[in-house]
Amino acid sequence: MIVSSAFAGKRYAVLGLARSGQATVASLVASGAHVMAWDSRDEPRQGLCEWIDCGKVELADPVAADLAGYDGVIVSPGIALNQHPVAEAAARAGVPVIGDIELFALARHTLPTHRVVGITGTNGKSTTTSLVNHILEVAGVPSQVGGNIGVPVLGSDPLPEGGVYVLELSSYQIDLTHSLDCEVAALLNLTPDHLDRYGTLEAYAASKARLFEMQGKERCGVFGMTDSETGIIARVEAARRAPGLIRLVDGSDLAEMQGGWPSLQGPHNLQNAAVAVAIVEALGIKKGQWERALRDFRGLPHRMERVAEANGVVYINDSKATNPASAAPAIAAFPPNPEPRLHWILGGLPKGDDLDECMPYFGNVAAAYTIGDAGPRFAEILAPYTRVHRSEMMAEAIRQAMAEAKPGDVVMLSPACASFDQFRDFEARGQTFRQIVEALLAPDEETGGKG
Ligand code: UMA
Ligand code: ADP
Repeated sequence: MIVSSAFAGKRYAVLGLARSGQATVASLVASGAHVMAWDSRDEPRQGLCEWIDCGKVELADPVAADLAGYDGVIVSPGIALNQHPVAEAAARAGVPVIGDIELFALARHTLPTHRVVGITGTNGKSTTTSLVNHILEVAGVPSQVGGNIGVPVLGSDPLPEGGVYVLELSSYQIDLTHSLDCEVAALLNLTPDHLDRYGTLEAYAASKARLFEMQGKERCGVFGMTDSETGIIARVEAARRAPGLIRLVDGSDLAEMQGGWPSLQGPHNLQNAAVAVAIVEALGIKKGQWERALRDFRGLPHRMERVAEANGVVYINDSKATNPASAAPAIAAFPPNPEPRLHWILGGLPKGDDLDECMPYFGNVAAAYTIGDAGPRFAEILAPYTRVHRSEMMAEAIRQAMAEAKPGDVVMLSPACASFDQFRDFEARGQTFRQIVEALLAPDEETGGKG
């Protein structure tokens, strides 16, 4: 974990004790800070018993506690600041509300000399983050992923001199960060998402823009070129930096090479690869080094992940497609051959009321299987275009799709929704998909498996 003299003798309150909160408490305690910690759930509070017993952590809710003299309230990204009373309590005491990424930023001057890459965007962040990390590894540069990709930034050991921290940053994390001056920052794309937190697309875009506003004007910014919101931020940043420091990337110069990248197929992955290449080139990596790394990159789980093939039918887990814009490229990837061949399982906790981004590809869909809260609305939208099964539950959807799919067809979970109505998170949803597919395909006379 990161242990830093920057935190020694300081007082911090930590609200939220899941992955990022736990790593934060551990790092602060090891660094010699006084820590107040709280989670609304009992289980994570119990996990701190040892530190509480030896007086290193005090269990108290920062909303009710006296925050006078504290150096910061560290809030987990999943806590909705627009609704939670902690922001007001901290403001009353004059204490800044920050996140674990800001703590990392505050500790940077105590770490061996390093560089930081910050990657944000609505879709493609994890793929691009792990691709940049992979290219750096292949090039022999010490590197470490962190942030929204599921690896709390304070939980990993510091990199040696010359290392690169590759941080995937959600807008929630950027909102809680004030002084992260990334050597290279990238915005892949910006389409409507998280509007329950931000209200408007403009407010969501303003959150993403702050990643670049925090950079010094001699730093590099990389921008995808698929939407106008990203273009607006790129123009603002170009106006305050020297020429050459803003890279606008559309991937056209790499399109010919894409055939040689088995795990980076589809137009969305061309964007991800092009942004990754622009980032590593800004870090000094040469073409000979990134070319090889793109060829042997293995994709991430839950992103168009092929989980099974049986009876000529391929099963694909794209659980990470949590909004219509991220499901669209997955649907686009399976054009009719010659008949529509995609059995699309979709639904969950909706991010909006439509499937507009996916609509151009409805012709690829042989049948749709709707699940979760969004099921009824999505069924209504899709009914004029394709056969719709109102499956409601994942197991039922898979069973029905398996029964209908013919050799050459594809059964894909690409929900276009968040998972929280029926699952803990997108990973649990993807694992459930995989397990049910495997169970139904397993040879079993009693259950009539199809394997
Ligand atoms: N809690 C309270 N009081 C409340 C509300 C919540 O105490 O009123 C507690 C909860 O009980 C929980 C904690 O606060 O224990 C919230 O934790 P969290 O949801 O922030 O979960 P972490 O495990 O710390 O995960 C966070 C990121 N989660 C979110 O942004 C929702 C993870 O991103 C990230 O990988 C991790 O830190 C490590 O940096 C996940 C995510 O879903 C993947 N991100 C969103 C997305 O990609 O769309 C933004
Ligand atoms: P994020 O971390 O931003 O959620 P991921 O790399 O995990 O993004 O990809 C999530 C899903 O989004 C993928 O399964 C794919 O369907 C879609 N996707 C990936 N990259 C892009 C992109 N550049 N543009 C649009 N959709 C994308």
